[in-house]
Amino acid sequence: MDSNIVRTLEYTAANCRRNVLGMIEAGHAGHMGGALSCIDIITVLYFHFMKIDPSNPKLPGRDRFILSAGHKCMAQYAVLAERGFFDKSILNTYGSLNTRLPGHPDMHKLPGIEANTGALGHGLSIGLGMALGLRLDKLTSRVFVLMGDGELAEGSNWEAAQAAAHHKADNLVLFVDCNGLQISGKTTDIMNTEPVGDRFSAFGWSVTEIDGNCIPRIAEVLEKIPFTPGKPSLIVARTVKAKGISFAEGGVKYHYWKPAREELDRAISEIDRIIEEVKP
Ligand SMILES: Cc1ncc(C[n+]2csc(CCOP(=O)(O)OP(=O)(O)O)c2C)c(N)n1
Ligand SMILES: [Mg+2]
Repeated sequence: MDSNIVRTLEYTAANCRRNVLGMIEAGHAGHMGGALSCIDIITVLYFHFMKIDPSNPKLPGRDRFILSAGHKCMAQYAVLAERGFFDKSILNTYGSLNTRLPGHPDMHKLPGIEANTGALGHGLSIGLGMALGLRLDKLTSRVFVLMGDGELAEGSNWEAAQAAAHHKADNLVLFVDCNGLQISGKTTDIMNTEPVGDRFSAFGWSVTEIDGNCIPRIAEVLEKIPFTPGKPSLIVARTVKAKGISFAEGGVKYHYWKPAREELDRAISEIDRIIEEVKP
């Protein structure tokens, strides 16, 4: 992949991380850990891969993105604002009454949000319904769903996984943000969903595993979808929770973060340094 494109995407992802910290500053708290593990994936989708038009968010032929793990929504808000779906000043309303950026995304409040999520375990079913609808309409659009590894504990996911394979929904692509943690501990301790890839393979999906914080790997793997014609595609994305903030990376207590001012300042200076390092 062209190194200039990689660098520009890394710069964009770093700016999106900075947007997340800006929302936490405005709202004083938020689901930081999971937002920062998946933000590289959402950046590559919106800035490099998906067929979308920020000035026409309801374009019928657009690709769809559904954030099944709705609590990671600061990542989506950060990327949508950076991509021009809405004015960046709206990010400063995070955490305030009547904000258009609630703690879980609301499609009636913000352009670019395709579904209301937050109750875990529904995004894959919604995405499959959209994928089948697009096929009926003879559109070539793809549906991208992102969920958490802890979210896989929800049984509804497996019903959707089975139905997607049965209906040969090869316009459906699932990312599982495998950061190894959920709200209260390691996913392997609380509800083991490993080996994620083998389980989906057994359900009839085509599976690839990548480093989900590596921008070129994310971009490269997307070029190959559908991995197998006639099968839905799964990308097992191995990520780090709170990626980018050294003292928080991989720490379970940063799932929902209400930082002290000094802690937030330290995080901001770390991300600002990354922005300078990767500036194209
Ligand atoms: C149906 C449902 N049950 C419980 C929750 C509470 N909850 C919010 S985030 C979370 C952990 C999810 O873990 P994971 O999918 O791994 O996301 P990560 O913490 O890594 O961002 C839980 C249990 C919820 N939002 N919905
Ligand atoms: Mg997780």
